[in-house]
Order: sequence, then C-alpha cells, then structure tokens
Amino acid sequence: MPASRRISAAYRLARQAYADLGVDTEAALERALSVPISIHCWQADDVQGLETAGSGIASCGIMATGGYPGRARNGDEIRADLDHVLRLLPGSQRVNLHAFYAETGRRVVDRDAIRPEHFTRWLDWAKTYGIGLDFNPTYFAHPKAADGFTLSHSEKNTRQFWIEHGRASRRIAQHFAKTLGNPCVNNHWVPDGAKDGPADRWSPRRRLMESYDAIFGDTTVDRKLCIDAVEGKLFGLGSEDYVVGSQEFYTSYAQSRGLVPCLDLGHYHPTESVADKVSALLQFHPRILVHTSRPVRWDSDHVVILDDPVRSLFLEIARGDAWDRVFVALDFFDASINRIAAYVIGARATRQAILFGLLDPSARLRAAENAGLGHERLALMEHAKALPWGAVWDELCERTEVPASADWLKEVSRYEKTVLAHRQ
Ligand code: RNT
Ligand code: ZN
Repeated sequence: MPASRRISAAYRLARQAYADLGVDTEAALERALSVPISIHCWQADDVQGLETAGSGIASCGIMATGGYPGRARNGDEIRADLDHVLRLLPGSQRVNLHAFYAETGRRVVDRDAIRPEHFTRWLDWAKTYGIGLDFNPTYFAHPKAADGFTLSHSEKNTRQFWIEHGRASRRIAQHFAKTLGNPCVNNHWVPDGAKDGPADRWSPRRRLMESYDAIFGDTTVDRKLCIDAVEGKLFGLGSEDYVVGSQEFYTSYAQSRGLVPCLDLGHYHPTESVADKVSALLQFHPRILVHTSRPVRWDSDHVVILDDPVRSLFLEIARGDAWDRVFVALDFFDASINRIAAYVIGARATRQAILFGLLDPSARLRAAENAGLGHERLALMEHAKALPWGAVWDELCERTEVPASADWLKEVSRYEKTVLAHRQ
C-alpha cells in the first residue's frame, strides 16, 4: 500500500477513536496548523550573530556546545538553511531575529546605532514567504556586556548604551510590523546577574527597572505594532547566585507596565511546572510569550522534543482555549548535531504538542471531574496518551504537503551532502 493511502486509512480509524471520546480531529487539525510558531534564526549559526566587530565574544548565560560541521557563516547561509527548514514544517510559521543578525555590509555599526535598514535583506526574504518577523535586542556577546551587567550596570554610560540599544530594537520591531503588515513581538532578555552572592541585590534591580522605563517610555513606538515582551530566569552560566531579572521582577514589571511576560521552559527550578503557570498568569496578563526549549539538568537549551513539559504546556493552553493569548517561539541551540535536523525536530515537536493538546478529550475529563469520579478522570487521561494521535499528525503533514513520519530526514541528508558539507 502506498504511504499516503496507509496514512489516510490510519487517519480514518483515528478520527473514529477520537470521535468516540467527543473529539473532532478535523477541527483540531485545522487549529493546530493555524497557531504561528516563531522559528529562531540562532540555531543555524550557534548564536554567533553577523557582526564584524564583537563577534565571537563569549556570551554570558548562553552557550551552544558541539562542533558538528555545517554552521551557517553569514546571513545568506542562515536564510538558505531556514528556506530548507520551512519546507519541512507544516502549519503557520514566523521567523525570530536577534539584533546582532543585522547586516551592515563592511561598516561596523554598534548596537546602539542599529537601524531598520540593516535588516532590509531579512525583510525582503520574509516578504517572499509572506511571513511575520519577530525581534530581540541582543544584550550579550559584546564588550559592554563582558562583566555580566547591561541595563542594570553600575556605570551610567554602559547603561545608557544598552538603553539606546533597547530603544533602537523597538523602532526596528515597529518597522518590521509596518513593512510586513504583521505585529512584531520584541522580546527583551538581559544576562545581568552574579556568579556569587552579591552584597547588594537591590540597586541592580532598581537600575534595571529604571533602564526599562527609559526604553519603554518611547511613545513614538506603537505598542500594537511592537509587542514588548520581557523574559526572566532563575539562573544562568555566570549568574548562578543572582539574576537581576528574576521571575518575580519580570512578572511584576510586565504587569505594572502592560508588557508581555515571556516564559522559557528552561528557566525554572527543575521540578517547577511551566504549564501550571499559564492559567495563573493569564488571569492577570492579557498575553504571554513562551519559549520552547529543553533544559537537561540546567538551562542547556537542548533541542525541543515531545516530552512531558512541552506536552503539558500546550495541553494547558488547549484546555484554556488560550491560543489567541499565547505567542509561541522556539529557543534552543545545539551545535552537536545537524542544525537543520535540530530545527525540524524542535519545530515539529512543538507543533505535535499543539496538536496533542487540541486532541485532548477535555470535555469528557471535566465531566468525570465534575461528577466527582477521580478514578474515571485518571483512567481517561491515561487512555488519552494511547490514542492514535500520530495518525492525525501524519494526516496533517500529508494535507500540507510536507513529509510525514520521519521522511524529512532524507531531505536533510541531501542538503547536508550538497550544501552543508561544503562549509568549512
Ligand atoms: C536566555 C534566554 C533568551 C536567549 C535568546 C538567544 O536564557 O532564553 O531567550 O536564549 O534570546
Ligand atoms: Zn528564551
């Protein structure tokens, strides 16, 4: 039997199995395709960026380990890699840039001076796909970030430099939104923190707040076009004891300033559930941004897989029907495997988790819960794990004309031989 006929036959059976539990697979499939996933450009080049000066400076808090051949070395190579990746992904995508992917030609343009025109090539490329771009100021991999502090730095000049960078990033994000006719999420994360117990945990936090106020106080930027998000974390490389922008700092800051809090799956205590935060934060915040990542013992940014944290995160979003209130972005970087495959695995796992969430027999589970039948709820939750969601996934791929099952690996290996192998 040809693969496509096998997939449709399996799907028909799966549709029935789900229908028996009150789940409409057609609706789930359509919805799963419609959720935009923002693909980060920084897996392609191991978070190196395209600057001529400052490139390659060890980044505080961010590290891609491994030396698999084929790293993209310039903007054209990153875009070529993303072209290849996008062909292998079903559903709606966006692309997420960092400021240090500016293309300034031979001119050295420092972070405080970057402008929309330095992203013309990215914009032209995005236009050919008709997709939206997201953005991030890059407060790391720079001499002025070398001592681990940026917006909360004790020196006024250093703070001011980074404030100018943050302000520039918002103007660029607004330009993206206007040019593409599509709002741009601009996410701020700073590495600021200390390896060992600081004597003063107060002043950096006050300065961080003031610096952000100077950035977000720019009223020439329309917040409907530039959607400002802020990302905290628990600890990082070199900031094990103290992170200025902690979760409490950012949740409160975002709440009081009307910004979007960003939750990265790698940024919490290992036993803390990010999924559980969704229904809490969305009581008070109109929207959240999630970074799908995978911490292995620490914030290691491994490639996203369909593991429990990822599944439960999207299950919660599905159960709350909160798709319009959650921005989904990928954030991982692994230099130890084929980078194209890393993208495809992570992006497809994220969309699989979205689909899995949408296929949840929530109505039946709630009915059991409301009837006080905890055992029935538990049994059905277990049963849901064994339902043939993979058949629905393959059908979703077939309909969008991207390789189903693991057939995409052939495309990756062809690209590796014809393109990646020639990058030395
Ligand atoms: C770092 C944050 C941040 C970065 C990217 C590159 O801990 O997760 O989102 O990974 O901006
Ligand atoms: Zn992140």
